[in-house]
Amino acid sequence: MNPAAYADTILQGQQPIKDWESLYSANKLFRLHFFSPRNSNSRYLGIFYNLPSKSLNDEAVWVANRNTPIQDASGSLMIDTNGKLKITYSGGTIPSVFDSSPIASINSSATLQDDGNFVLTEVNPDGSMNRTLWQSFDYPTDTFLPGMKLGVNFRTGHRWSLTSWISKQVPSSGSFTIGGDPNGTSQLMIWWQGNVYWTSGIWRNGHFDNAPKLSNYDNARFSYISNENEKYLTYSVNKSDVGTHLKIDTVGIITEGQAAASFGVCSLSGMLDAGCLKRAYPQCWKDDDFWYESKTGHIFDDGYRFDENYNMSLFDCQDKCAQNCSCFAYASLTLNGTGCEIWSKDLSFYTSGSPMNREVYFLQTGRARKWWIWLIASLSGILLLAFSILCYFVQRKLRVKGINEAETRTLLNELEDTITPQSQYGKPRDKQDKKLKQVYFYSIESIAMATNNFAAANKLGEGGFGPVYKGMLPGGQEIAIKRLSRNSGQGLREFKNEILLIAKLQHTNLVRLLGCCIEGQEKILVYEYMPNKSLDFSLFDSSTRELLNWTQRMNIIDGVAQGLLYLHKYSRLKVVHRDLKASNILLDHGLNPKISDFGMAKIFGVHESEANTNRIVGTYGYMSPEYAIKGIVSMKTDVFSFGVLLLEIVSGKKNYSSYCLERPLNLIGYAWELWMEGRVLELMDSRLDNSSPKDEIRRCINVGLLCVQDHPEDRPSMTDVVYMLTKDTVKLPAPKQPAFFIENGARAREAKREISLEKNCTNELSLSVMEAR
Ligand code: ACK
Repeated sequence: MNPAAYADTILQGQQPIKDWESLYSANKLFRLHFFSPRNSNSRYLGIFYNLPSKSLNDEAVWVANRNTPIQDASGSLMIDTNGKLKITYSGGTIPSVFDSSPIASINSSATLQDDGNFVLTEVNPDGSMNRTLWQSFDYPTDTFLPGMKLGVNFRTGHRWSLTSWISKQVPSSGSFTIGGDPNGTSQLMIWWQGNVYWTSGIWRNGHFDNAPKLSNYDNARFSYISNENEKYLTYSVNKSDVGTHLKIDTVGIITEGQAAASFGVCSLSGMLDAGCLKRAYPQCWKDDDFWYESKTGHIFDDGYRFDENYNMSLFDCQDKCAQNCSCFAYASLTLNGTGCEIWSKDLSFYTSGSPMNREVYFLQTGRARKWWIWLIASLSGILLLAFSILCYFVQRKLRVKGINEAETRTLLNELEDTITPQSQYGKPRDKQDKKLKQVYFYSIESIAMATNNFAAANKLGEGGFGPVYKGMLPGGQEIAIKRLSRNSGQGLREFKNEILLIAKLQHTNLVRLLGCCIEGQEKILVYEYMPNKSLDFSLFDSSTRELLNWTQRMNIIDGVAQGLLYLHKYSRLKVVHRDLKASNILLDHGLNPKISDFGMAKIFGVHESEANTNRIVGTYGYMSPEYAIKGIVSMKTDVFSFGVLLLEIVSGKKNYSSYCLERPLNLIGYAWELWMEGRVLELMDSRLDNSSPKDEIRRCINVGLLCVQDHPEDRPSMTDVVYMLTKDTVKLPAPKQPAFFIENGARAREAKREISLEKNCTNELSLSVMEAR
């Protein structure tokens, strides 16, 4: 065994005490040695009890380098040539409390005494002891041993105080300190993060006002020394009571050895112990009693982690949680109890055994005590949920059978504010109604009469969600009637959308909805009749195509642009049509365009410019890539469709008619190729008169290509489009490569896969509805 193993003194010039060596007090009541707390490799120099009672021996009663641990076993304790105590290690000298020791004028030695005090003394040349240079009792850590002082030395300004460990396993200075009142009154104070947290009250008749019984040990004699030089509390015990000590723990409570706390117990809220200062908490707690209960388990969800993690104790963490009205749980970030993580949302907490287990503290409030209220609320919730699920399934069942009476009633209620009852002769009941409401309610009899009982001869065609008939009201007004297919569960949403939306919109380039009919299983929309059918018909049907000359086409382009501009900007609502295409542009007597079919339209909030939808509806070939692939809808979705329409109007070709998906180019790609080769006018419809204004046509193609740019931000707004189309003096920006240029590229494959297209090259895919994602 090393000769230093049983020494109590270290001499100047003697071999240092190494990491694995110890100093023992004369009667071996205390031991000084390097140690590592549990779960840590850091090395500290500490003083421990060395008693038969093992449990007492485990905790350091004093630490020399609490804030500057050594990370390996190279540390040693020595007295240097100046007679100063020093901790050295492989990298140099560790800063510690010893730094405060003065230089010895002669020689010095340090002794660990049987009271646990480590004392550095001057040694005379004859070996006798001179004055005390430094002692650990003047620099306590968190433990108050008999003979130590707590208070102030007015002469030197030195304060004797205890500061808690940051956690049970980390000796660094924590957030609680206990010491004498610096203002000189005869009382002790506990500070938390520098703020007064508890006061002992004045010392009177052998005890403090707020701590009437200072000690659990009858033979601990406390005395409060007060004179002009110093004021301090100290105590002594009988020799047989060795092991008695007071300590400030990591949550600011004063404990006596292993015994229960005697003072400084300040709860979060509710009744406070004498001397506790009420802490300020946010208004949300009002007068509620609240506390935290710990549970052991592990959590998968990440909470909010504080930056100052390293220096935060669990108590500091609790405070962070209590200061945050939405925090309902907190925990230390590390296994050694430092750092802070708080949670404000429900977390997945598992109590099963796991190496990741830790203590999590959950908020409990006085409100929670009223368990029966919670029970009733929970039961009601469960019943409501069960009822809703039942309703959902019943509704689904009914929907499968077709649109039913209940649905009709609900729909009528929903539309009550929008539609006005109509008399049998198609006139509004009174003038007031007409002013207020634009959409009228027709009886099924009047509709049947108008369409000759839905005669096949009156059928105009098949729309997205049912047949369209021509009809005539008794007054002679021509109407178009859209009849929702009976077994179309799909169309109901669009039906409702169209009524609610179009009732609020009015523009010369939007088709006018005159009214509707909702009776039994019938859901019908009534529009003004457009004698020149859809643009699709005029533009692509070979027998009628020549009808549209360039002036008419330009008029259509302008009209559609104006209609869209109104939807995007000037209407009371901000609307994205989402299904703009040639078959949804109807032409009136004068071949003026009217945008129709608002079933898929989406209303945007005033400050909303983009939305994400999982219901991708529209027509492939007109859909912008970000919408088709990611479901991102914005005004630019319509701009893209407008661009396609523009190129179709100029060329008289469908985007996907002659350029099928299996071939490398569609109309956009073809236009781009011509643009790149400087042959853009070759895109012009060959049926058009050769005298058509080339500049205007070139300008339209340019705008069209700008509208079909891959990235929405590269596309112009409808305001820009209208400006570019009407101001022929404005120099237009050159387009970049547009979207869907190379149809067999990865992008196209992605779109094709997502939209699951039918591989029909000649027929337009009219309506693709995706509920997925
Ligand atoms: O090209 P079209 O004749 O014009 O064929 C379609 C068909 O119904 C299915 O949508 C026609 N259509 C729709 N609404 C009207 C309307 N308000 N006036 C005239 N025809 C219409 C459309």
